[in-house]
Amino acid sequence: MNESVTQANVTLRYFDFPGGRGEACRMALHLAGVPFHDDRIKFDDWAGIKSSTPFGGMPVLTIKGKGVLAQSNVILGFIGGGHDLLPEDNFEAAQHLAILNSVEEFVGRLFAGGDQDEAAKKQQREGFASGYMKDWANNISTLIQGPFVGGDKISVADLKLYVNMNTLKSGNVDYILRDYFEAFPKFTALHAAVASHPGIIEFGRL
Ligand SMILES: N[C@@H](CCC(=O)N[C@@H](CS)C(=O)NCC(=O)O)C(=O)O
Repeated sequence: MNESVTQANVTLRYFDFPGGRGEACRMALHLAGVPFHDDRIKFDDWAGIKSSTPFGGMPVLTIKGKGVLAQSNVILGFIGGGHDLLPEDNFEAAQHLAILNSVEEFVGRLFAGGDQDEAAKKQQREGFASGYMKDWANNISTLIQGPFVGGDKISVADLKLYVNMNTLKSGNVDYILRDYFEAFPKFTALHAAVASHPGIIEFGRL
């Protein structure tokens, strides 16, 4: 995003809540210092908007004169690459992007089968927590240098992990303990580092 960016020509469209796939994009734009129109969509209005998006989902980033970009991880990569929110080295940057993809894979598996009856859902989630989720958290832990993924510098991978940890910490995901990540010191340190980052504190006050 090297061309001049103003609130008038950069729009991020996403649902009106502080989570999900759009929140990390909002945070990234804020940390990047990119003024943007924070276009918050009410759930009731979504049905009339869905078909206008490239892939039938949000977030969607629109840049006047360029076009429309969808897919949350691609948006994060695009913002991060131009604004010091990814390592300069391409290989290292790709390692951060791999974590973004891994979070999507994690979320997909977590919520798969969410419409089952309650007993089946409980069994699936508890099995997920003691199996895939534990392995995932251990794998990601080995990739976090600490406190951030890349050491001392925050990246879009930290934002993606942070927002998803917040979802789980909210206690709103049935049958997954809200303090699940307390057992993973790299996760708790990353969460604390993002939460106390001056740009994130400022973002929280908006
Ligand atoms: N792979 C897409 C998934 C987009 C997506 O499914 N977003 C959700 C919100 S987090 C959505 O728009 N749901 C409404 C719908 O699918 O109709 C991405 O990462 O952006």
